[in-house]
Amino acid sequence: MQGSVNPTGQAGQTGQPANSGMGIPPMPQIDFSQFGATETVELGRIKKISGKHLHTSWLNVPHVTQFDECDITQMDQFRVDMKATAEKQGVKLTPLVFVMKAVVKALQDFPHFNASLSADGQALIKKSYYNIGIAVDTPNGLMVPVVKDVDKKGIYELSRDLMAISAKARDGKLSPADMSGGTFTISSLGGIGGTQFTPIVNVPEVAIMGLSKAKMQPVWNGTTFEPKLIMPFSVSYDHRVIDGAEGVRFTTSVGQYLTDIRQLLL
Ligand code: CAO
Repeated sequence: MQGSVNPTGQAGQTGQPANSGMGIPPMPQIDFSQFGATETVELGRIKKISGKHLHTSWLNVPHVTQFDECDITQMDQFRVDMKATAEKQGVKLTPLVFVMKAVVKALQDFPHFNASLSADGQALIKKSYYNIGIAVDTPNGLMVPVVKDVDKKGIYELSRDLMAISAKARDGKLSPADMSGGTFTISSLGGIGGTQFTPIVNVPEVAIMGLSKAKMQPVWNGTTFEPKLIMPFSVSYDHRVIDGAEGVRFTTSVGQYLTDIRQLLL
């Protein structure tokens, strides 16, 4: 951010001019009870903490959200084929673990997405480890535990990790270590519904993926329509670090890996 403009938009003591004189206008204080009965409920601890974090990101990061979709017909058939075997090992296979692997492969192709800006915003700190934060919906609010070293783990191990951390999150038993060291976050609403959404970057990371619900759709193959399982997804990113062309190259790459998961072996 240039200059030393304070939140009221006035010049700081450096004598530099105010940007636009706008700043952040305060929220109006309204007595809603004048319109009908109300109840005031204190926000929970987690909501207060995550709210502050989200607000920090919203105010500091110039967000762009790239929408995309991919054909996961073959991937999902493989998942269904492996489901019974996985269950025997105590693992529930969902699309999310395959997405985690595809994302890590794309992060290796596009290292700027697996980075953080230095505190002064002048340098990019690229990371050679791949720790994926997973947004988990808990009774107390949103929590983001981190699955470590996703590049080094197989699908079953990732499923086990995912089940363990989401259970820990829902039981309110996550430690600070469980929630730190993430390099990229995935927020999956695919088990619930929706077509697309714009996730907020989990700072100090520079990009986040939002997964929506896959649906069977007719896709034209040049001769006829074929039924394909199409999954919509989005990636929000920090535009100071990532350009639009790179943004769509990244989502295209994730989509290609998910459409043909054999490429994840290469
Ligand atoms: N498309 C279609 N179906 C999907 C899907 C997708 N993209 N993703 C998951 N599903 C299916 C799963 O296969 C599963 O189906 P079955 O029970 O028939 O096998 C079902 O949806 C439920 O999946 P799940 O939600 O239990 O498991 P998951 O691995 O997909 O997700 C977790 C785990 C922890 C991410 C999830 O439970 C959760 O908390 N999601 C909400 C995250 C959230 O709140 N994000 C918003 C943050 S911003 O406020």
